[in-house]
Amino acid sequence: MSKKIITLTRHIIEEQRKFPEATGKFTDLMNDIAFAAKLISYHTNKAGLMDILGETAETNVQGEVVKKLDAFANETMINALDHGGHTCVMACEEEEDIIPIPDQYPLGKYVVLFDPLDGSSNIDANVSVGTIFSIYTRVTPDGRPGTVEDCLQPGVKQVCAGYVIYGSSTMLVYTTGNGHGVHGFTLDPSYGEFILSHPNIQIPKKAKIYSVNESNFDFWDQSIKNYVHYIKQIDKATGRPMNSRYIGSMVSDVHRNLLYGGIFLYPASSKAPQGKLRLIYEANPMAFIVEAAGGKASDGKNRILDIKPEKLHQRVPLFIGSEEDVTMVEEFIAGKRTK
Ligand code: P6P
Repeated sequence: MSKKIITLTRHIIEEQRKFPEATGKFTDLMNDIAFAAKLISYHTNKAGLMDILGETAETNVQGEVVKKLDAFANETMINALDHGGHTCVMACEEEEDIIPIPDQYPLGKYVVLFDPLDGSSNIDANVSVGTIFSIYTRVTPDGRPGTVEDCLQPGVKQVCAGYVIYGSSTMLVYTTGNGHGVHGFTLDPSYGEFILSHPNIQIPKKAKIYSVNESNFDFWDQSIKNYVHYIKQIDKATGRPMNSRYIGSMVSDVHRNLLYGGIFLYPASSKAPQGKLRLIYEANPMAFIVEAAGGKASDGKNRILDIKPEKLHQRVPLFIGSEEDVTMVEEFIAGKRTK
């Protein structure tokens, strides 16, 4: 008998049945995100053939040169999410301020934060990149446009988080938390559907891989130097040191570590006192996913999801992945161990 095909839409509808009060608006929202992902996937896969490689003349709020493909991804996400009547406000890496819903469209209760194309500096080298999204329900009164307050909620309040990775295949991974698991869907381009391919992803408790940009070594705090030096020693249990894998595209690095077991580190340094990764549309959604898969995410001292954001684009040191390894790096940072 052929294997039952579970599409993303069917999975979300079946999930929605667990919430009697659900109105179907979340399903609509997720379908709009999936549509945006299909468009971005198509253009990412064609990037080498179309005039969307290379750079625009613009720089974004981060001061980074905007690549044509991430400008396209940004517009695609905004255009997909601004008219469905499920969202009251958005914010993203590419826009300095919040993104209001145009007056001609109805408002909904959801808040969507996103990084349209994480890792975009790798695009021209054909390295996997990803879209990251984080969904909340609004905290300001209904009936009026959402505000920055709706976008600055602690990550623990997320109702959904996910990412799309545009790699050897296009995969959408999402969770609604609350013990409902983390699920991966692979895009079948022959009929344009995301098909359940990785149900109930669980990250191994012990990492086999560490992912960090070691060129920052001299700029790290001594505790981080001690930790990285320690994990490069031969592990008596395995007879070898941990494997080093670093793509420079966080979605790709965290996705691989989620499946195989690993820890991704982007510590603070004298070059980047708050680290590099942004809290509300990179660290929080990835932390929500990794925790739902049995892992851990910390800024070195605090649970990422407990941090109250103060600014849209604030950065945070990030240690995320297998639980035992994130706990160990916290012990090094607390000075409880030096080797
Ligand atoms: P570095 C991509 O620009 C990004 O935001 C993450 O996807 C990635 O993990 C990190 O920056 C890479 O930064 O300093 O190691 O090149």
